Amino acid sequence: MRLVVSVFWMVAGTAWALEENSVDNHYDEHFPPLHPNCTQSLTDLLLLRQEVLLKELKQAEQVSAGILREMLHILTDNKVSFTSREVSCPGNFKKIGNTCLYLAKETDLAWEAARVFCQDLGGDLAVFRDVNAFAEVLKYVKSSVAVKATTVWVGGRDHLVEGEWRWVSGEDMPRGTPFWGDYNYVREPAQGTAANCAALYGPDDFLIHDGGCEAKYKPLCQINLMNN
Ligand SMILES: [Ca+2]
Repeated sequence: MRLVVSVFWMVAGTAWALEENSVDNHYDEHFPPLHPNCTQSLTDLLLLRQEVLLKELKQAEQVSAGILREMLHILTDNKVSFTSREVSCPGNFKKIGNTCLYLAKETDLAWEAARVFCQDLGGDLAVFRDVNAFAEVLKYVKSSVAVKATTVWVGGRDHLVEGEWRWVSGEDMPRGTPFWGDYNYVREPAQGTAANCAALYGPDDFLIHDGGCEAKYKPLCQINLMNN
């Protein structure tokens, strides 16, 4: 009996050894050991991938830079065309500073009618917010009319609250020198509720005087180029 058991174990051991040897052979066949050059190949692959990514990134940057250049050209071209655009005033209006002015020398109207007259031409009665603009207006008016007796309506009045003079644009009118003149040695405006409309008074070298709004004077119309 012992002999039979020993023989059995010998046969089983031999069979197991043969089987183990067979498994090792299959493993080596399907999973050969890494070649020494494999590590180098993997490094080369990673470097190649990095190189490709960098190349793609560089191409993307070049595209972005190209787009920015195009945008810059467009903006520059628009700026040039805008600044070089010829600004002209319509009809009888003359370009004075940043505005177009037109003194209707042949027309005498009450203040409200004079304002409508200017609005029908696409503008309004003239306003001037500072000394330089006032000087330009005076220069234009004096060059347009030879008669010192001429009086000209501009776009200011104090019809809502006596003494609170406002432009038709809603802003406060300037007061005092050099804008307002004198009448009988009294500084304008001085006529109270009887005079609620502003005029350039010819006999006082076209400085501003308050006048009765129903008086008929010549409209000084204005189109503001900054709003057009
Ligand atoms: Ca008044």
